[in-house]
Amino acid sequence: MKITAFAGGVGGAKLAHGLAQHLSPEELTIIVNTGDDFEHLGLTICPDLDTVCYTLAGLANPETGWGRVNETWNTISNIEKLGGPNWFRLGDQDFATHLERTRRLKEGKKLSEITREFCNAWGIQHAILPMSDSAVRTIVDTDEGELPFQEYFVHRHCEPRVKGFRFDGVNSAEPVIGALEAIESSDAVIFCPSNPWVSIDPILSIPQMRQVLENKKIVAVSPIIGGKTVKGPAAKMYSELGIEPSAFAVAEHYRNVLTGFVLDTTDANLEMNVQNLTIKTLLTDTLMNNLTDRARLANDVLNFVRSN
Ligand code: FO1
Repeated sequence: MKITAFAGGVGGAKLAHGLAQHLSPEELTIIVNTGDDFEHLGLTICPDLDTVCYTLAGLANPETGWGRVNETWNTISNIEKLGGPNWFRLGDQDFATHLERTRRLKEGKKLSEITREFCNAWGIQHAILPMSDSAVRTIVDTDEGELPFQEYFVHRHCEPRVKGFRFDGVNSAEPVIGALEAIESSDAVIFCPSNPWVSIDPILSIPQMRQVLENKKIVAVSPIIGGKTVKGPAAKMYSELGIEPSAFAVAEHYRNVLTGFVLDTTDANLEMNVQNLTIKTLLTDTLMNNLTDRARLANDVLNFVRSN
């Protein structure tokens, strides 16, 4: 079975890792959000891309989900001592990724090409594609005005109230080479349990993406369990936008594209509401606390895809 997975941050990376335990490199393509990429300390940082790559390579920090395991912090500490910005915690090993990526970008290489080279170096066999080779930047509209995504998310700890989002550059962005082909030849597309507003929507907002998704089997896994997000601000964003945060709200968010929806057993009471949107449902344990959980959830989702 061929699958294309859309993924954003930590939750998305975990399910993508689970899927990679069941599907061969020929069967799985992972398309990753680049809306939260930014330029910082003169470097191009691609947090979601790195989170997915580090997770599949077994290099991710298990405590934070982002950054590297067994990390040291000498460079950022010394930047701090010099009075430089320290709010975005870049570890020493992680710095190497950003330095080398920035150097290759300056040489004229594409982000997708560099990502492929890094994946080879890290021993990742599955295709991990940035959603586009051109820059798309998520801008958060807040009660304090517009903020670039990482400024809102990390520097301001998601404190300003959210009013909306826009994805700068998306209208002229093209999907990366191979993305449309992967989707076309897939039996289904899986939206990993990533933030719908700022992880999956940027991918969906690329003009040619919508077209290729038409008439596809599309299954989303809810990142909201029992009205709360496992990690990250999705539930807070829903509340601030005047929507009660729930797995149902996620299904409704995607209702025009989804054929199937996976929600946690905790949310059994919402299953009928989702089915009333003419979306098929799977109720299962969606929390991923360890590697076994990732593989088990991926297996459940793949069985659901096969039988629907
Ligand atoms: N998230 C934080 O909350 N604080 C950080 O200092 C931070 C540093 C960081 C460094 C590299 C990286 O790849 C990710 C990092 N993240 C950090 C996570 C990241 O900014 C967000 O989780 C994603 O952009 C949202 O998906």
